Amino acid sequence: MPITGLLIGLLGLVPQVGSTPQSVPVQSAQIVATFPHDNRAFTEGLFWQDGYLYESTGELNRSGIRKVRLSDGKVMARVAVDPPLYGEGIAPWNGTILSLTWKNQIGFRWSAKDFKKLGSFKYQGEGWALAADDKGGLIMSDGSPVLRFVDPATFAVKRRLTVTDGGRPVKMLNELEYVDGEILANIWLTDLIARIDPQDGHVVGWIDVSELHRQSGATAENDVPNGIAWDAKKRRLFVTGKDWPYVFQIKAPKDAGSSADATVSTP
Ligand SMILES: [Ca+2]
Repeated sequence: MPITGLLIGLLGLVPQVGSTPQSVPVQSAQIVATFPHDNRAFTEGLFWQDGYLYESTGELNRSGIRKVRLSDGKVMARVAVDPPLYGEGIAPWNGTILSLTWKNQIGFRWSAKDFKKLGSFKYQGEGWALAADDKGGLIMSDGSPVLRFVDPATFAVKRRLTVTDGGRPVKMLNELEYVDGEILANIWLTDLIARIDPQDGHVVGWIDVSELHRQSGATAENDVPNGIAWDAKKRRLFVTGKDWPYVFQIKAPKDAGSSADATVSTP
């Protein structure tokens, strides 16, 4: 069930018409293609590398990392993240995959080639999502409005960025992807993806993926959008959700710019 409108109102995620001094475009996601996805994959992280999707899944006893063939959803390789650990975000770095856990405050390094565990690291607070930026660093979310920029080698926090829309902090930042100089972030429990300026943290626009949610047929409260991956070479943006049967390819925001179908602005 599309919940965007309800949640926009309840959470105040998007400024009401007339309440913001700036125009914030809201684009409806434009579907380019649809691919199969394991509807028992409770997606917590997603990225694209060298012709494959890499996906992290959550839930106790269902947590793990997998390499997935896009065309048919076939799992080419996988590794479990066993209880009491709860798998969360993943990101690629230097031939490895770094992965977070939700409340366990421990992350892991895996060989991207064979999923062998290479090591672990600690961090403060919760771990939600992880993404690589364009400067060799990683960006981490924890459900708060604050993103942490971390050094992939040490996992030391280099910078913190508060995400705001119309001057107000945006809560529940979840799955991340760095696309065309912007940070994209799913807002947990909504059908919205924020487009975030990585310098000052303000939201430059929103992508409404409620049509994807509808087509997924997902009706459970937690089966929300939560996977964003970017194939930079072919400019393919992939979006899926927790236990959704599909991965959708949608137009990148800057490729769909002229077709923004709504604008939240002052009259
Ligand atoms: Ca991602």
